[in-house]
Amino acid sequence: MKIFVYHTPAFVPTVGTPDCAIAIDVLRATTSIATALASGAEAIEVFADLEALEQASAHHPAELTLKAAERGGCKVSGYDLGNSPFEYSEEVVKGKRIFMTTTNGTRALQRVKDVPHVVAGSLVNLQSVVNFLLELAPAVVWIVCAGWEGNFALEDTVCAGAILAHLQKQQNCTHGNDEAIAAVALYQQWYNQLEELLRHASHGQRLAKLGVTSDLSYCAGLNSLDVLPKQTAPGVLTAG
Ligand code: 3SL
Repeated sequence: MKIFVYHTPAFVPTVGTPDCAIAIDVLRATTSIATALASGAEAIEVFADLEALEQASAHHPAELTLKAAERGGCKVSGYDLGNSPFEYSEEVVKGKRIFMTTTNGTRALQRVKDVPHVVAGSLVNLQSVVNFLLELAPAVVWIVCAGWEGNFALEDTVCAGAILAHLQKQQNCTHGNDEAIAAVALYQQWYNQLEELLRHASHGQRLAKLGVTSDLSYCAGLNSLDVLPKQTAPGVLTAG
């Protein structure tokens, strides 16, 4: 298994396709997606923009639909949900299809939607992602970090490093690029202080200013969920 890490969707190659892609947005889109599916949501359908979300959701039965939109860390006015994992409780999401757009995370998922196998990774479901890769044993994997508005994000890269470090313990896997080596080094430096790392990260500080510090603790909770958000149609994720 050869693993490439990309710090933002903009670094993803425009030619060639891997066998599998892992999209990561620890703060907070892929954490919220994992939470929603663990809480019994029927599916999450991801969109890069509000217009596409509105068009697609209009064709789904209203009683089974929730619309989630976040920009700049805040819920977009008029939408059912924002992007805090605490909003995605069983009482709210069970049986519902969630049409979701976020600043960076859903764009990362959109970027890889044509890859044969796509899953959403985060710290909360790390082991599920590792188990999936061990079972599938794809030859080439792209780990696509969401970053923040085109920039590197510590929390996404540490999660990429955690996936690689856990795989290396159990399977012969190789680094596809220097970013993969750096991601493992970052994880090795911080593996027992993940919440602290999230608090250091620029997006962690942005969220703290918005008063959602409990989200940081939740998003740092390694393996708190046993769920694998897996793409079953382009842009549609269900619990695997
Ligand atoms: O960038 C994103 O997709 C979001 O996860 C950002 S936030 O954590 O909701 O602010």
